[in-house]
Amino acid sequence: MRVFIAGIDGYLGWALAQYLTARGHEVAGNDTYLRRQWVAEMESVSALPIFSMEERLEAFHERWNKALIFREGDLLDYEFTRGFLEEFQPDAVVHLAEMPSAPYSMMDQKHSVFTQHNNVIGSLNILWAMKEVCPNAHLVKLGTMGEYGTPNIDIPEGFFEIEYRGRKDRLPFPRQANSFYHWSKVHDSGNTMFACRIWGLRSTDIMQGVVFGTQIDEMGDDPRLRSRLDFDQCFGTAVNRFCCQAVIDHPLTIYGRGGQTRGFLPLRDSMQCLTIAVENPPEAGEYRVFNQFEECYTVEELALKVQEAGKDVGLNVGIQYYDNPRAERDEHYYNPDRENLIKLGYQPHHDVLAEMRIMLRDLMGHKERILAHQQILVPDIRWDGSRRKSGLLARDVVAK
Ligand code: USQ
Repeated sequence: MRVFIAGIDGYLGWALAQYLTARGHEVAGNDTYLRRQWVAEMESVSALPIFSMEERLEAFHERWNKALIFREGDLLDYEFTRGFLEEFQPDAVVHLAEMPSAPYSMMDQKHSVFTQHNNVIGSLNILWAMKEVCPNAHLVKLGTMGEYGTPNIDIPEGFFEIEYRGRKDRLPFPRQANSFYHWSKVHDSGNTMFACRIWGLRSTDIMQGVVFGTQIDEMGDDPRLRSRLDFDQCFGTAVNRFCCQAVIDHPLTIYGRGGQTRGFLPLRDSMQCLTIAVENPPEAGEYRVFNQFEECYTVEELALKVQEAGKDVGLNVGIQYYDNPRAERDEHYYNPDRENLIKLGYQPHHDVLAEMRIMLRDLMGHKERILAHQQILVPDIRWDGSRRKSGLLARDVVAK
């Protein structure tokens, strides 16, 4: 299949380009390198060194013996987006080109407006471009499990049957996102569902959990083929941050009591799921939702797992509980479905500890990069828009 990846220079995009190519798909993609700039804005770097796009493309060509069709450009530039899709004529468009950080979107007015403008308008441009130049292509849109929030009932895959005042319907499950970033994804979902209904586009909206991992097998040993791995408070996600903290002997930063439960999945499972979605398109006019995660854990459970994995590779990992900079529940019910991908053949890897050991070993070789930026490990972006260093909770525990 011909697959277009929007945001091909990012954590998921660069890995997906290789995963799809290894399976015989033709890949093209765009990027405007914003992720590199945002992480620099956070005064951080990727823990794993990443190379320029020129070097990446060269390595890609050497490994796969074919060129990756890449163009630098922004989805907000409609002529660029429409023109690239018209020329490439994709069977599927995987949209990974959004600003992905909840804290970044909560920093201040400027950052929240930027987030919603970038994400919602970029996605809208993709919808219009697909309608105009490739209406039969399948849009695989990266959403987030965070759209649903943490309701006190089970979470279905996008829709649920409801009876209200004696009448029944199948309706979108209520969204209760917890950051302006997560709300941008809710707005995208509404626009995508609407475009499928009125224009007959087809789309899979992926409600993805928190991804972690430093590699997929397809990357081999060539460092130029590795994806980035962030650890700052905005672009580093929980497990990735914990593993980076573990290798420099910084206590793992649990926010609040650590009872926040989320769906998590290794990078290799994220690749498997996105590929399953690409290879199994819905009917024209269909808008379907997949919940995409491997298993649910509390943040504290994950920290304890990193501690255990650390022990296996000779690290003595501490844990510390911080005053939660986010406004979120840290004890709640959480039980989302994830049947749709399983029905299509998704096989979760399950061995989270093994994945963490791989991560720790990969990161131990780049300790100096993390050490040089360790001042950004403790969060200071708070949900009330004020930015100050987070205080430690009274019950701080250093569990060595
Ligand atoms: N957390 C800590 N300590 C840390 C970092 C995070 O306790 O050092 C906690 C957070 O308070 C939160 C949970 O871990 O309760 C997850 O935080 P995260 O930063 O790993 O993930 P989140 O902000 O939810 O966002 C990430 C990605 C986003 C994606 C989302 C999927 O950045 O793009 O949409 O995961 S989900 O979480 O299912 O909404």
